[in-house]
Amino acid sequence: MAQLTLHRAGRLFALAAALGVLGALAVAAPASAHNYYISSTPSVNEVLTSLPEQFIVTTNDNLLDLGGSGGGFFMEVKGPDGLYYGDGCVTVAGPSVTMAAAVGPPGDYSLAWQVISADGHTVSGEVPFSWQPASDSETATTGAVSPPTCGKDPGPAATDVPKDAQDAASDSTTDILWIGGAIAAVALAVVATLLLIRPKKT
Ligand SMILES: [Cu+2]
Repeated sequence: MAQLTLHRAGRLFALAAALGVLGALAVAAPASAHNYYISSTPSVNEVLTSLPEQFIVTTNDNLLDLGGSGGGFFMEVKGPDGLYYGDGCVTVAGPSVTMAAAVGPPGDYSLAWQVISADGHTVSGEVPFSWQPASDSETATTGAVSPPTCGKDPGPAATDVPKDAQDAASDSTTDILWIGGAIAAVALAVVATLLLIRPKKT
């Protein structure tokens, strides 16, 4: 009898441990699944001679557009004159972000982008490209001194804190959440296992 109890206790412990590990993995695994850049319009180092309708950045997986507001997403087109082009209004569609294409004078441009990964992390990058229109009359628009924010007032917080610092802060916050979630999952799994097994002892 004592032997049986000991045996059962051992199995219980093993089961609880296994469930705990599974729970931790289920929570922790998405944290390593950052979306990554697949392709873009323009592509890296492309020489554009005519303007596409939209600038597009496509990642490997669906993006996380919480509430459909596009919060945390941006696309910034910086021209050879140091000015920003485009209205800053991004559309999130599956794995892609798009913004209506706009440029100024011919020259070297950079398309900076930021998206929220499927796992909630911020992912960003930059696509250098060149604008060499066939005819110089068409499509040139007026640049802005700071990146347009789709009609929204950027406010002091957005401009005072360097972008890198914001990224670092949001990254560590989500990491803490994931770790907390993993610990909670282990605790829940152990408690659930013990509760489930107890009636069998009667
Ligand atoms: Cu991630």
